[in-house]
Amino acid sequence: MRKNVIAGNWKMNKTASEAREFVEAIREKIPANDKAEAIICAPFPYLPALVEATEGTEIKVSAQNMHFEDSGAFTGEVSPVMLKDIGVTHVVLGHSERRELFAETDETVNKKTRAAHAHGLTPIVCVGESLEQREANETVELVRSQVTAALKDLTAEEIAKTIIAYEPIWAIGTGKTASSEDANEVCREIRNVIKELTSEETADKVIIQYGGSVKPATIDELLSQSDVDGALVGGASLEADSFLSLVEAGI
Ligand code: G2H
Repeated sequence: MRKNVIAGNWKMNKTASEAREFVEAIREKIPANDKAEAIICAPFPYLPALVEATEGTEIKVSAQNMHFEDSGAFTGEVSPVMLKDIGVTHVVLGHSERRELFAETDETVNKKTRAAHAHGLTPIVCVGESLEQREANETVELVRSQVTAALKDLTAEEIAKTIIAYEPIWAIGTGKTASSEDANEVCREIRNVIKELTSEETADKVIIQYGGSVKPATIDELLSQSDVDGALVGGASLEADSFLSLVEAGI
């Protein structure tokens, strides 16, 4: 049985004290359980404090990006070695905002995904189509190619440990959500690609999240879908109560 993985992607939001208050508000409220996992994807400056504040809790801490090299002359970049060193467990890779605004490509997403596994970090790899691509009926083809590119040269074991987040770009921060059935159809297609790349056994292990304007009001229906194993949530993860209710929905 796959877990429901609920990841709150804060994006470029919150001050250090707001980040601390958020963790204070939720840290005792997520019980140990084998159904859901809670992850906070925070800006780099807050990661060490969040790792410390969540120690001994059920909450994991994720970065929102990283470089693929271990170290060197890459001014302004953060490496997988550094993330691992401070106790971060996950890293979001290839979010559409990074693909659109920071020239992230399928190739860099693949290099970062491989680097994450090489350092024992769990990558949350984002894929998804634009509105134009959806209207041109290119969703399945695009998502299949993004997944295939991201997982290139990974072992089946690494693929099994990779989280894929399906985030249709037109649904991000817009209040528009894909219907649960539409989300499930694309998530199922992602599982099919993984099966073709590896095996049914491996594909059955992969956590596939949906992302794009997920809210407490829409999470139950999403999680009831056969191939949706959680959510990557932006706006609705910024308030502690809202994030908690999303996690509780997964338990
Ligand atoms: C999609 C999502 C989080 P939001 O980017 O990754 O954001 O829930 O605000 O649409």
